[in-house]
Amino acid sequence: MRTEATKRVTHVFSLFDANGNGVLEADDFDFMANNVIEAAPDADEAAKDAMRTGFHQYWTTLARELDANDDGKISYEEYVACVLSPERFDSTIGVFAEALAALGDPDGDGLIERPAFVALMRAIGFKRANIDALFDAFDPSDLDRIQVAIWVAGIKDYYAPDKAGIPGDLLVPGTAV
Ligand SMILES: [Ca+2]
Ligand SMILES: [Ca+2]
Repeated sequence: MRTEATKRVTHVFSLFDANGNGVLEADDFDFMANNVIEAAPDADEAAKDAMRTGFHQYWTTLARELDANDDGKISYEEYVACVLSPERFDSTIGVFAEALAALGDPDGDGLIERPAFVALMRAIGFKRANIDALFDAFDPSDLDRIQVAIWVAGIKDYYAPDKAGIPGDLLVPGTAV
């Protein structure tokens, strides 16, 4: 387990805990899903449904793996242990990553313009400077677009316990610019 990996998912926990009560609940994921979908007004209904499914599976995987006392709440320690265990979380984060990246590509050409990327990432709660640093690290084209496949891979890497020095580290506060 790399320190960088823990910092990455610790930051996501703080963003997903939208109501700030220190635990994750189903409501946090509904809230986040709605925010993210609203940030992609050009996406079609199928893509929006896939994103809802992605957030729902993210939550149900946590609940199934962790919520032994069935109180509907996931603590920080439980969360980190689950999402940084590839055998528990790989397939879930794959579904999530594909859905999020697809929302950013409503015309389906496999490319994402910076404004679409920024809108989605701001909806999750990341800061603009960190988002721009990440986009730049994804090697945008002359037209300031990145490939969907690179973003999908970047999201999966973000949850990889053994990876450090990756573009995703730029999303952690204090690392950008
Ligand atoms: Ca919460
Ligand atoms: Ca596109």
